[in-house]
Amino acid sequence: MTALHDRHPALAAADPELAALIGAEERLQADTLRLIPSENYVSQAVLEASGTVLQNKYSEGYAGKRYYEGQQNIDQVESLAIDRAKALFGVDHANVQPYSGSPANLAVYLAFLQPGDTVLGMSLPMGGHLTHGWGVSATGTWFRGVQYGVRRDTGRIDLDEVRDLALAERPKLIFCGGTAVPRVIDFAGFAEIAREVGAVLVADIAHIAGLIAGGAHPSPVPHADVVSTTTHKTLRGPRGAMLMCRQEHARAVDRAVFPGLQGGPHNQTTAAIAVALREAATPEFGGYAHQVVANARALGEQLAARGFDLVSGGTDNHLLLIDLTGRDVPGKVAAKALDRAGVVVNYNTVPYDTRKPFDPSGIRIGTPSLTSRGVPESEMATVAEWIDRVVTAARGGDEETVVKVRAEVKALMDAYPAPGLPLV
Ligand code: DSN
Repeated sequence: MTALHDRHPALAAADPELAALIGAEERLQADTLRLIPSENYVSQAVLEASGTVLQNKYSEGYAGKRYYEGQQNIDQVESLAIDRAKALFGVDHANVQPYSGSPANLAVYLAFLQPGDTVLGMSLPMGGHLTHGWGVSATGTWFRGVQYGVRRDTGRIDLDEVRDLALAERPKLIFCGGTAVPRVIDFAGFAEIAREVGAVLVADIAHIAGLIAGGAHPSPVPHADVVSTTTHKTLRGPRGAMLMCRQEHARAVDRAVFPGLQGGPHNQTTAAIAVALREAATPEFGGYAHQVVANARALGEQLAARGFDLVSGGTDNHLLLIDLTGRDVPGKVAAKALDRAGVVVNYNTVPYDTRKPFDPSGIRIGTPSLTSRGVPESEMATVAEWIDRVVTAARGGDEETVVKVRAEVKALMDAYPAPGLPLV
């Protein structure tokens, strides 16, 4: 990589302490195998768009209806992002202002529910998200959260169970999607249940938005009433979010985001979202999305061949959830050893986990970042071997193996430079 003072000379001169930390993070992201499924590498173009003078502008309101003057360019930036989102996902309406996924989901509650109303969502330890009505979240304290999970025998959602729960509890809102769901979401099936009970269906596609855009996962459009997504996971944009919906819900969704929940939009993020959406509309991005899935499948097969217990038996998308109970290593111990080896994952609950969320039985891994570096399926045997060696080493406190793997990881990463991290 070029030195940080060459890439960011003003920052390096003005604040060497902070510049050193950013330089160290660039080095870390370049040298490690990043397997957290909700992370990615944005392109240099997205990176540049998110660090511009758009930062300096307040724009409360929407294009053509702002509370501040001087919006000649900002209105066009936001309209461009909206038009690209609508075209890419085939939706009537898009709001690109939510600051991130949790505020986006909270805006959906504000748009459709009153405090105390019932929401049906997937439980967090089964693979859902905090904002789908989980108890410690505002969505589970200000609203009545009812939760579905996966079947113990298959590790998959059972729509008959979801339907029974919906008929018994009569939710006003149903969430589908999650953060640790390795299988295809049956959006049409969820829509049928929502219709039956008169609920609004929200598809939270944060994890799989890029796969949907690239044609590697079925779309929730036209099944869901509202589609919520972050923009920084498989979609490979900046940290932000979008809400998309049918025209009939456009006003309610817009009013909930602003003035209901937020102030001025982060225009620099809006611009970077627009760039990412343009990138996601290209044939190259379709190839990327399919390769993410092919890599995850290959990695799953290699891990299964090494005796790893994969929740649901494998994957249809970008992520794998591994239950380490049979390996006799807690998820956190394995995740920390892998981190020392330069393989970055997160510890995660597995369905019906007997351990606590802060010290669970599993790890969650995914292929969006390594695929952005161009690492092919043929390398997945090596990745699985590293995970196997380090998990085994973690059990026995074998730090020598951890150090050896770190050097091997660095060598492979050097062969596949990451976007946004220019080489010398
Ligand atoms: N934190 C995200 C994830 O890692 O899946 C969800 O919000």
